[in-house]
Amino acid sequence: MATAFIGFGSNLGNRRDFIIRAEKLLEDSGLLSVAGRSSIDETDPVEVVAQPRFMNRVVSAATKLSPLELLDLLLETENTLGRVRSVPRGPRTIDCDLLLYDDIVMQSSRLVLPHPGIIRRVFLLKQILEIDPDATDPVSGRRYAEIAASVQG
Ligand code: PH2
Ligand code: MG
Ligand code: MG
Repeated sequence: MATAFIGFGSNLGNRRDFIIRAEKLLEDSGLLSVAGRSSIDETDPVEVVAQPRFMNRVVSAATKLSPLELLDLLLETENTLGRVRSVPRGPRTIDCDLLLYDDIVMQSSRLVLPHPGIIRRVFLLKQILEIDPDATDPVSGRRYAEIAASVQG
């Protein structure tokens, strides 16, 4: 079994409900088992800032799926919940991002691990640390707790 960290984000409609429904769809697939959950936090939009505020949550899950198989399941879940891709990084009913998959480092056209947003977004670092205070960046070997202390915003 591998351990994956998945980030959920929603800034359209009933944001909290979309996050809860996404997790339920993933569990109901029988292909992963959620092990840990962060709080659901309301966050200011980053990168594309002119859009509604987000709700964000991170979960950890045990899975036998490969990283790309898990990515496909996440994309299918977004589609089921009505995600429409119009503006890149813009408003969405639900975004399901694969953040970490064990300590795998990969850069393919479809998937970059660890997710590049982790070390830029304080809310993601905080939520990962809520689940695993000892979590470590597989690229640098630095503890996310140490990185969080040095990242602004
Ligand atoms: N996702 C983005 C762009 N900006 N801002 C917040 N607060 N939360 C997100 O999940 C988010 C974002 C594109 O993936
Ligand atoms: Mg995202
Ligand atoms: Mg995404």
